Amino acid sequence: MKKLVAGVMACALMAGAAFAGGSQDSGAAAAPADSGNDTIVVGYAQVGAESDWRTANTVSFQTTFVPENGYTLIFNDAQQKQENQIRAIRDFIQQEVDYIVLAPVVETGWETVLSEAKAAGIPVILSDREVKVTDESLYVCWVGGNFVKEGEDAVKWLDAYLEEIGRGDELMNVVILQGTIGASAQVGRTEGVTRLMGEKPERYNILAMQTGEFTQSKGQEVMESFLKAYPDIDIVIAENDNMGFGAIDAIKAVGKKPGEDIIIITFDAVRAAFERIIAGEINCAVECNPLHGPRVAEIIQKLEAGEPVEKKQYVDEGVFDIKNAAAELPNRAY
Ligand code: GZL
Repeated sequence: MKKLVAGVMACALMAGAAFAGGSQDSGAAAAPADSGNDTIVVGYAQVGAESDWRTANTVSFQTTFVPENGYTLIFNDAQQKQENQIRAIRDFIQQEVDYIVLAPVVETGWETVLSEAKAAGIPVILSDREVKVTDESLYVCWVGGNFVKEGEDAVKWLDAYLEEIGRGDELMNVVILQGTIGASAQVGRTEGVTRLMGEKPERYNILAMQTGEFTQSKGQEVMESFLKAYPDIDIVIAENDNMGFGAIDAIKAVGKKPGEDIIIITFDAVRAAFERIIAGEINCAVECNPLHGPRVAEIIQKLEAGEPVEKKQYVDEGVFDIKNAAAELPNRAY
């Protein structure tokens, strides 16, 4: 463990203890900063708290990187602003943390600050979204979902579903609620969806796509504008569940039935999406597993032991609909 400013250590341990057992006598009560308590200090620059997925992702880190597991977590919520994440990384460098974990809100603009972390000798692990850098040595590895495959899986599911309901020969009008523009989850899902839909112009007519910033409120707002502009929408692709929930509210407000009059496809597959599938309001949710905490801890342990780690590490992901959602729901951890 590198030297830490005593105040930060005590504060971080307290935060860790607070998240650990919730009680001060959890055995992980914050040791005084100078106790020589030799934990691995991890600075975590999180995107924000914009969705159910993000909350589950944050909890996964806060329940993994706790003192009883040998860690001190210093957590920063950037409220979806890159400048806040860059500032947090610089703070972590100042505090001489042992590792930096970054969930980059967008893919570009990271060269300078990641070079500063490299110069300080602090390994950076990317979780969730990806970065575009010319020097790949600026980060050790990346853990996350295969966003392009998620988009492709959505269209493959749609192809089978349309055939199944006898609408395989119809031209379907599609609108896309995109995630934060420039986020690799948005870039990949949009690419996967539009490329496969583009291969079937006789089946899919993409009327419009616009960002809903991965939030429920913005997703509802954009869907309201789509419904005003296009009276004959057949399919909504929402690049996360929360924008799908907003779209469902907008569709109901104009007297249409989501999941029946308009087919709804979402990404993430959090618990609330399973409940909407079972209620018949979402037709398909493509999973993006947020439980990266244990995977990142495994990587850190390997690095501590001087073992090599894979540069790109995809998490396991499924596709859920009315046929498998009820059986799977009891197994859901988020
Ligand atoms: C995906 C993640 C996305 C989720 C959204 O890995 O980056 O960000 O799909 C979240 O819910 O806002």
